[in-house]
Amino acid sequence: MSAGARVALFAGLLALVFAGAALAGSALDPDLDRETTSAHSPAPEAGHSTAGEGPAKAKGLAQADNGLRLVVDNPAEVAASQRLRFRLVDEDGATVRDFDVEQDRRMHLIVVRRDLSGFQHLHPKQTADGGWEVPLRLAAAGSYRVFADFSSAGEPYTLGTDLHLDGRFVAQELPHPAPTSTTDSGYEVRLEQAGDEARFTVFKDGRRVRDLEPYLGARGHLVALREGDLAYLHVHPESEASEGSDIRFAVEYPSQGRYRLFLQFKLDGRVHTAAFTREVGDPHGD
Ligand SMILES: [Cu+2]
Repeated sequence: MSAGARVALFAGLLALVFAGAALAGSALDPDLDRETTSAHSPAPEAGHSTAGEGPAKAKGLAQADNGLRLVVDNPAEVAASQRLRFRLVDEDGATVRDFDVEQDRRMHLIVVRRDLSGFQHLHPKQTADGGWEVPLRLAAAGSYRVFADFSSAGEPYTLGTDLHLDGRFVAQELPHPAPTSTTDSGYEVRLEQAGDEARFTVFKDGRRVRDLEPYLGARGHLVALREGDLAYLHVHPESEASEGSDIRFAVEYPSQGRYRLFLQFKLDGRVHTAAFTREVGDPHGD
């Protein structure tokens, strides 16, 4: 007997065994099939109703979620300087056109290299076909994570995808945790932390700066990312102190590990970024 014939015979025997099992199953329990079906049918509905319940531990790890998918239109054109074009598509592949205004904008785009250097926060413009476009400069070669942060039909989304810029890649080490950070423009920012609360105070030439300008409808904007997988954390601005001189957020750290916090605030008509490393230790340890 040839090998092919042996496989065919074996497949035939298997089919008989399964057919026998199916007959035996239906003979023993005629309702088995129906029960199986009814047990499964509520699942999609349950999945939908729980989608908005309870905060997810981390966002931005997936390119598609809750029916929408992030698509970069020109990934092959990634260069040091380009116009990045992307869109959000639904399960039928149709471009989503309607977005809600969140923090003053319909689309927030965060770009950061995988080693957590080169952070950018951009506001793309919507094109006539519903897609989005933004000038993007990448300072050095490497893999970059792109997060589209938006809300559509009342549902918040943070979807992520990678862009690759060819060239010699030199990874930057994550800076050690420090209580202060200086922006490119010379502002010194102090970070105080108590549990999940992060409180930032801005200084210029040793003096506390109190007259922060509104940025995206608030006193500041915070993005927190986990080292390793670049999970995008849930961050909530907290009501300001009566003196109104610091910027407070509640940050939900989903696990132990190291995180990079990017605080942005506006002064002199410009947006300034201060970055901090936060180390979250074992809650049962030291
Ligand atoms: Cu934004």
